Amino acid sequence: MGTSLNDSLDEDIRLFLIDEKQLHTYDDLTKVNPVTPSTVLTCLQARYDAKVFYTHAGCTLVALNPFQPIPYLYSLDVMKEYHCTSQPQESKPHIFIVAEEAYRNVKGQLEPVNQSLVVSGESGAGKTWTSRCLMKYYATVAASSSVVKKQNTVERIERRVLDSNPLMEAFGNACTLRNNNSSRFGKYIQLQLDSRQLLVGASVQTYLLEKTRVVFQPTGERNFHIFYQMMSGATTEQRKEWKMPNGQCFAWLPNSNTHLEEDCFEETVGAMGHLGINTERQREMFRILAGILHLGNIEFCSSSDDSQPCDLEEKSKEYLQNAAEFLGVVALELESCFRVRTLKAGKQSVLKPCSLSDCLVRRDCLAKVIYAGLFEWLVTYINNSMCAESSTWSNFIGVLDVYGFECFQLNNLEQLCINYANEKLQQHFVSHYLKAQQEEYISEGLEWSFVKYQDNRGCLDLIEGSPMSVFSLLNEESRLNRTSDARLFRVRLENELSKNRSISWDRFSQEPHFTVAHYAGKVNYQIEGMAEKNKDPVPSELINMLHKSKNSLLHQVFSEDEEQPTKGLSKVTVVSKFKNSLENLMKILHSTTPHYTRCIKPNQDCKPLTFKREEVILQLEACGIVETIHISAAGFPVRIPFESFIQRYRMIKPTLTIDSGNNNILDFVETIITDVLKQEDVLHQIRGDKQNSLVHCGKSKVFLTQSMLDLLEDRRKKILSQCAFTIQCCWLRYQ
Ligand code: AD9
Ligand code: MG
Repeated sequence: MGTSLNDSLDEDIRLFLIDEKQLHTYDDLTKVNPVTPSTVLTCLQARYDAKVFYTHAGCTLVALNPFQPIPYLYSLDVMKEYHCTSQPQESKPHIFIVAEEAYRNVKGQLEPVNQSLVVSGESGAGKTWTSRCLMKYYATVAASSSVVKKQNTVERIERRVLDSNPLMEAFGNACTLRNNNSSRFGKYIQLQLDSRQLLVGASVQTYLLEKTRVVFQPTGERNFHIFYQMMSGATTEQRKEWKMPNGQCFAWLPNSNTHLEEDCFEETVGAMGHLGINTERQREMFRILAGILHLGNIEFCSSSDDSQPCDLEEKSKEYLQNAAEFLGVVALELESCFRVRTLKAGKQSVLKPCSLSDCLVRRDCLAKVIYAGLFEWLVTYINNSMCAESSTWSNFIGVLDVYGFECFQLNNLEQLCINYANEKLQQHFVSHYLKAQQEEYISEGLEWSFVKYQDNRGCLDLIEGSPMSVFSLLNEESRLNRTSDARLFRVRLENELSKNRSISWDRFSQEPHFTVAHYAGKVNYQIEGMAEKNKDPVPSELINMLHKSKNSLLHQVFSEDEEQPTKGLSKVTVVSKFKNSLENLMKILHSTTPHYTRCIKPNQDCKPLTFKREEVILQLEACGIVETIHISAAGFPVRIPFESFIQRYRMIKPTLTIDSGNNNILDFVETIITDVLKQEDVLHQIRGDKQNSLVHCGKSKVFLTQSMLDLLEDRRKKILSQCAFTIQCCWLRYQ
């Protein structure tokens, strides 16, 4: 790909680009002429090399990840500059322009309109970083400095909103092969503004935490940051309390000798304090987390007698005691929950020993359900601590930061959900921007040759459509009262879905899998274990035990839904729940004015200031940047009523006569435009395009591109200054 790309690039530059050395000065990719993947790429590379990381692409902002702190770019002064300027769009491209635009848009022309800032890009591209920047911006420029008295503490609201970030990241982010601080959950934060447009509160909605990570970390990856923070930041007394002496190894804490910037225990504890989590609650929280780590070291061995339950490994007894102590449950009950299953037969209960693998599944299940419950509790707590009374706020700006597109060697239900979420966002972009813009032109009666774009509807139909889709088949499979057979399930998928072009199979592959052609690339999903993960069953014994926990936090976490007896045994599958929550999110997004930021990862190794063309082009192509630029560049953002057009530009051809006939007006517009283009000597630059790519006449208005308007205005200015000059000469002569 590299050679052909470079060849075509050279040709594009030779033929069309005005000055290659000036490429880094192009603030908006729509001004690159012609717009091709290679010219766009060269422009971005030139800017990246010149340490310019933001570029407009029509309605979208492209943010290149520098993989290096650039403090001067985000200082308080820079924020103020963007906030105070009267025309932020004319300043250098920056994430603060997007922030400011949304902030000003909230007021709306007729009535206030809620705004959404949608940040997308693949894993490690910079979404979370960007979301933090946006929140800092609003916490600064819209600071109400109102003091919130909630959860027994007093704190400024901005402080709380900002502190929610490190806290949620400690519990929901982890080091993966693609990003040291990878978000393992999605979040949509609504910043609540009052009628004076000041920040008075916030609420956060989270999406599907990757809870399997608690018990399974792919090679080279880590568990959630919070565990490592505890290991590296705790005091000697805390370590003693948690029974974590130095050198203690935990099975669920791989790579614990790698120290990351994210391992900042102090910051997390500080944030807990600011949000009002008192020290006793914190203590309970850490004891629960310690309990989880001890659970991970419990191992079982088969009993010599098949009719007897598996035994605990001798060295596991202590871990079991510790785990029971921290989780506030009775050790014997904990042990029996793992080793014995209770089957209900009518009114009678029958006890059945669990197999070795069942014991491990139950142990893992307990850890996952506790961690997910704790995370949920934390999010609810954060919301209670930040959310303003509904009467005090009128509008919101939402910031969306979901996990980026992922493709590993092994991909399972987690990646399917993550990539599905990214498909949904892409669809929102496609339908909101690409499709809607073009349809509007058509309805206005403009001649518009459709810009082709990649519509990912087919892929979404494959994943979530009805009646048959990967999700619907997966749900059927998960509802069966038996362990799923991966091979049979693959055949089922093939039989039912082979008509969809987004799915394919390698029939010779050893492991049953299917491949989905996502908008951002093809991903192989392994089928083994997928239906079970989707079912996500929690044995009732575990939940009953947790209900009785003496750890008051854990007790609270599991007692809140007591009215819902099905909790834990819920029949709602993972994908159904996720699909519903994303649909709700889409409804909110559709009700707001969206602003898109596309984060781009310039290299896969996260190296500072390294731009790999092959990697960037794939991301540009995947998210439809080139199509976006085409539509933006070919679109007509400027609309001038006929009369105003005539009034303003008739000086260009003063000899031209016009009557009120519509044809005559069209002739007038055409003559003016042709004249300007000829005079400005730009006709040759509009490669092969007709001049109607710059201007269109609608029913009552002239539709112009920004560049055509610039040309007209330049021409007008020239004429006016010539007139002024002539008058001055006449005046001098007269004197
Ligand atoms: V994932 O989908 O959650 O795995 P993100 O969120 O897209 O991913 P993240 O924001 O975590 O990526 O960025 C990855 C890393 O890039 C950060 O930890 C920073 O070290 C680095 N980064 C990103 N943006 C910037 C920036 N504007 N300036 C400096 C940055 N460093
Ligand atoms: Mg992230």
